Amino acid sequence: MNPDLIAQLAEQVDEAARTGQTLTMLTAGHPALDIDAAYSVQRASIARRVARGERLVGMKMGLTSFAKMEQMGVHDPIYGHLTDAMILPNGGQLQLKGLVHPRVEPEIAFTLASDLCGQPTPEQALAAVASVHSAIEIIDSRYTNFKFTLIDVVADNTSACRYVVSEGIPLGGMDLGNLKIEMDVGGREHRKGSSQAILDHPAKSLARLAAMLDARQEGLVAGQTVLAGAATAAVHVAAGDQVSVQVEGLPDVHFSISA
Ligand code: 0L1
Ligand code: MG
Repeated sequence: MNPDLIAQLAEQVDEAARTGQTLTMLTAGHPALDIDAAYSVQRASIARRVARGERLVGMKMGLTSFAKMEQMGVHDPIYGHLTDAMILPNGGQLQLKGLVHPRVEPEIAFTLASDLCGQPTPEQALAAVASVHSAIEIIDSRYTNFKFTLIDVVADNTSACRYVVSEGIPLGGMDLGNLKIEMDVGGREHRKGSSQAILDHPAKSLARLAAMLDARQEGLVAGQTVLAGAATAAVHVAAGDQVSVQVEGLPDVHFSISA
C-alpha cells in the first residue's frame, strides 16, 4: 500500500487518540485496506507517539478469547503496542476527560527477563518471563460507537488506551492455566472468569505474540511488559468507579476513575 496513505491514516488514528475525538472507520473510505496495511498504520501511529517523546514499553494481545474471536468472525488474535504514556500506577486515578468511551478488561501481564523472538513454544515463552502480574487494560476504541472491522481496530492499535499492573511475582512453578479471575467495577458490575479464557493459556498467548511479531521481522525485548489478553468481556466505566481485579495467586490491582 502507498506509504503516503499509510502515513495519512496513521495521523488520523493518532490524532483521534491524542485528542479523544471519534473517527469514522478507515475501511469506509479505503475498502482496499488489508490486515498487513493495518499493522503498518498501527506501527506508523506508534512512531508518531515516539517522535513526541513517548517510549515503547511493551505489547498487548487482543481478541484472545475464543468467544470474542467468534463475535468478530476471526480465528486469530491481534496485537498492539504499549507506550509509557499508557501506564497508570496501581491504585492510581484515570481521568475520563480526553477519552472517548473507555471500557476495562481483567488481564494477566508478563515482564520479560530476556528477548523473545522467532516462534517459541509456550514453555520457551515462559522461560523468558521475569515476573507475572494481575492487570487491568483500559481499552478505548476511537471509532464511533465502538464499532469497527478487524482491519480498523488493528490500525487503531487494538483500542489500547491505558493499563495498570500489580506488583510482579516470579513465576516459580506456578501453573497459569486455570486461575480464577474476578473484576469489580464500581460495585455494579462483577465479572468472573478464568485465565483459560486467554487463548487457552496465557503462555500460549505470549508465544503466539512472538510468532505474530516474527512474521513482520519483529520481536519482544527484555524488560518489556506484555498484556496477555482479557479473561472476561470488557465493561463500561463511569466517573466515581473503583475498578479492581483479583487473579488467584497474584497480587491485586486496582484504580479509580474521575471525571
Ligand atoms: O484488548 C482487547 O482484547 C481489545 C481488542 C480490540 C477489540 C475491542 O476494542 O474490543
Ligand atoms: Mg485487552
